Amino acid sequence: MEKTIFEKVLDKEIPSYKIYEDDNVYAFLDVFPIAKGHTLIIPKKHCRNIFDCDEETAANLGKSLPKIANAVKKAFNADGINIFQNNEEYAGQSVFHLHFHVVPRYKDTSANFDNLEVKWPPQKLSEKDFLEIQENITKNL
Ligand code: DGP
Repeated sequence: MEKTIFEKVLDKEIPSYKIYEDDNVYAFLDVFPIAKGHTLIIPKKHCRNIFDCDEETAANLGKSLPKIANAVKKAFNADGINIFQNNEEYAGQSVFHLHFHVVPRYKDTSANFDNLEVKWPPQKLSEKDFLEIQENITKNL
């Protein structure tokens, strides 16, 4: 199988702006940033996305998230941070090596090119709907 772009980044075949590295994870700037400081965190072990990610790899990524989020927030005095993680093409994944996006958010959007627009329109569900959904998910754990 051909390597993904991020595996090539890990193997230094593609240059990157490194932010942080330890034995298990690598963090670097997204070259198509949606805001100033937009950073990606990836595991060194290859996973396509969350669906084939083992618990240890997930734990290693999780451990690194507060460190990176705090550094990005402090660096540009961000007003908030969104952490995104896309799985499969329909959900917006374009690079098929698991990654978290750490996206700083700025009230002053122009100074920091915060281009992100999040739409989150809530839907109304009945008690029956919630119970059915709860059962369907929990039986698949
Ligand atoms: P996603 O759509 O969630 O799979 O995000 C992939 C991100 O990867 C996207 O924001 C752009 C970024 N990206 C694509 N190619 C490169 C690259 O060669 N270097 C870096 N640093 N980022 C890349």
